[in-house]
Amino acid sequence: MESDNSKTQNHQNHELVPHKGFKLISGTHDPDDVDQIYNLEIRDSDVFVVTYPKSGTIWMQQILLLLESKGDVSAISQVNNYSNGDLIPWIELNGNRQAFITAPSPRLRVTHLQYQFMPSALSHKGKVIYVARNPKDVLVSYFHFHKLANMLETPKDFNDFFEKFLKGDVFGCSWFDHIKTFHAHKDDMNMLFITYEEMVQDLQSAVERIALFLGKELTDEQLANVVKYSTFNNMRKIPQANYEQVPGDLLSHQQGKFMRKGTIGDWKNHFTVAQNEKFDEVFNKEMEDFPLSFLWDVSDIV
Ligand code: PPS
Repeated sequence: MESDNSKTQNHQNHELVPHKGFKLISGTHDPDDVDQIYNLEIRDSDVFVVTYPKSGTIWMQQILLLLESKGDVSAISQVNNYSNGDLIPWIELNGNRQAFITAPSPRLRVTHLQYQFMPSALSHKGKVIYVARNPKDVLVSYFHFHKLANMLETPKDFNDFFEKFLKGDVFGCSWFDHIKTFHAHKDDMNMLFITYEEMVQDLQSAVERIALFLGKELTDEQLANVVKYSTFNNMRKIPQANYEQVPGDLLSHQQGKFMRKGTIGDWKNHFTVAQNEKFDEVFNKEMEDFPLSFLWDVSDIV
């Protein structure tokens, strides 16, 4: 088993670098390249999945690919043309912007970038799916991910990470700014705004909504297969979907699983009463005028 030390050594090549109000990861993102994303030409068939980290990006990747293949799960195992092991490429990763320009349609991409970096042409072409997740569970998922992701610093302890997250001192910056800005601009793009919690609550309905938004016509049987192969338990068994195949220099797999719990309310196993009160105070202030509410516990599902 590799020691924590090896993760520290791998991490030494990466650090958060401020860039135009956001933070990029050195060695992973190139600021000039990221700036050029804004000018990309967009096709009607392009789809961008936008998320704050740990909000269900990989889950949405799986659903989109299954919708493309009409529920044929063998199509997932054939996706192995990305050296970093992603099913759908991140537009902001080094080299991926250039590849996007000549890629065949449909060009499906994911991103954690803030609104100001998005291709401006998305205002009249292409589609955007924004996946939001309650930020307490995002924080917990992100804390655990920092322990296995070599491009991110291993947290000193949970409280240290808690404070960094609230300050936006992580890749993705402030969760509050990310969601508020995209939501404020949702009518400036052809955007589907969907939550992780809705997907947990009723995956079938969520998949139907996504299919309708993308104009995908599938038979009931095909749709049932999309749902079947995008459940947490089934995705966990598919090596291409569960991130097991992401190379060891990016993820220290012995430190934990990418597909960790996949539920709502795990924050209750991590937050102290004092941390919860502090979080609620910041949340209530930041989200005062936000029109949507969140599900905070799996038992809140009706
Ligand atoms: S990343 O690194 O930002 O791309 O991570 P992201 O994919 O956005 O989020 C990872 C969390 O999503 C959970 N996940 C799922 N939950 C429920 N059902 C399915 N099918 C599913 N697929 C992925 C994954 O387990 C991470 O959440 P946690 O809470 O850590 O388990």
